[in-house]
Amino acid sequence: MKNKVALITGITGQDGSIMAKFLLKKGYTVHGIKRRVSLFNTDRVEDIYQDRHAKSVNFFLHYGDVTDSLNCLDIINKTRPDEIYHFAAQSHVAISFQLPVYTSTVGTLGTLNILESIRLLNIKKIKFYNASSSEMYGNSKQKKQDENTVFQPNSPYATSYWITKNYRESYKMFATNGILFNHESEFRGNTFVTRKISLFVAKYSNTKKGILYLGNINSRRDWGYAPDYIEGIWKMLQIKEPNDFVLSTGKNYSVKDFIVEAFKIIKINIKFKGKGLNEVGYDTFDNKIIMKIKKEYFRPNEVSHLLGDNSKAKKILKWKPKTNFKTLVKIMVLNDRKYFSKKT
Ligand code: F7E
Repeated sequence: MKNKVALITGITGQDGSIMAKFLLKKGYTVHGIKRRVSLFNTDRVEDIYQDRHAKSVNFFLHYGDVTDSLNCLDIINKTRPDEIYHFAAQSHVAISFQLPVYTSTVGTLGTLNILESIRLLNIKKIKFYNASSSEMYGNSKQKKQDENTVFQPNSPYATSYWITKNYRESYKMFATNGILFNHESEFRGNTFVTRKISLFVAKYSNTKKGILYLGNINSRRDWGYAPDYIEGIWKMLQIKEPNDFVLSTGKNYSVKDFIVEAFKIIKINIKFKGKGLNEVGYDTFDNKIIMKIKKEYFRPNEVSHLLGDNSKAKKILKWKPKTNFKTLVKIMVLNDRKYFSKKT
């Protein structure tokens, strides 16, 4: 049987890079789209990079941008993929308030450009995955959110869901939305809250210096481990009919819980005192303040609580997360400790 071909947008990001490695292991030929930037941004795929002049290459990078419709059409036409994994996005919610037009353009038009390219090229075999997000639920009144929960997005981020659904219904395309709750890993961008904390804690374990500045530490997230979710995404494209699926752990924790757990790994017991902007975290051993609140890390509109119901994915995809919260925090902190002990 001929190897399957996959095209990944957002290949240089956390999810794109993990997916590329996952698919290469399964024997796929993988094409990735990377944006042209003046500095190298391919760190996360450095270990799988192949010289395109070598023999039997099965990993290719193409310059591109999902906001350029003709570029999307050209790449899809040239690569003729069986599966498209669409991860490209400005995925930082706080930054989406500063870059609302760009965020919406990439999220909405970018998705449309790919779907419209598939339609125009009329490549029937393509199965399309859209990286939708639990951000769409906003501050939902429903305690646990599933595929039927009403969306009420709170930020310019989170808009491509409907376009994907429209194309599925109008043109009978295999187009699937994965509604993923927060998924983290040692490859997470440095400014998402989990990685910001794990990097700080790792550095602090070496230097015993610095203060961790954060925003709303009371918000709760359903945090899972990204590689577990990548397997779930792949499963979404292996079934017969396209559908939408929530991937989540079904448990949520506060940012504060994450901080406590992360410091525990370096044997520091952190406690909190004060309220609001005056709340601080201190080391119970010497009372040293190691965490403070900064107004600038608060968002104009906050989603305070997210908790996903993954029953549908469990039932239809036979998927369930393997990594629990404690293990996730440990993986992240230990990985960053290795990084800092190399540097210092
Ligand atoms: O924030 C609070 C912040 O930026 C988590 C993206 O992958 O998941 C992610 O979006 C929580 C928020 O992720 C800081 O206010 C406190 O309540 O790590 P985050 P996010 O906004 O939940 C969803 C599912 C996506 O789809 C997104 O693409 O932590 N928080 N202090 C902070 N957050 C940040 N970033 N930095 C802080 O200093």
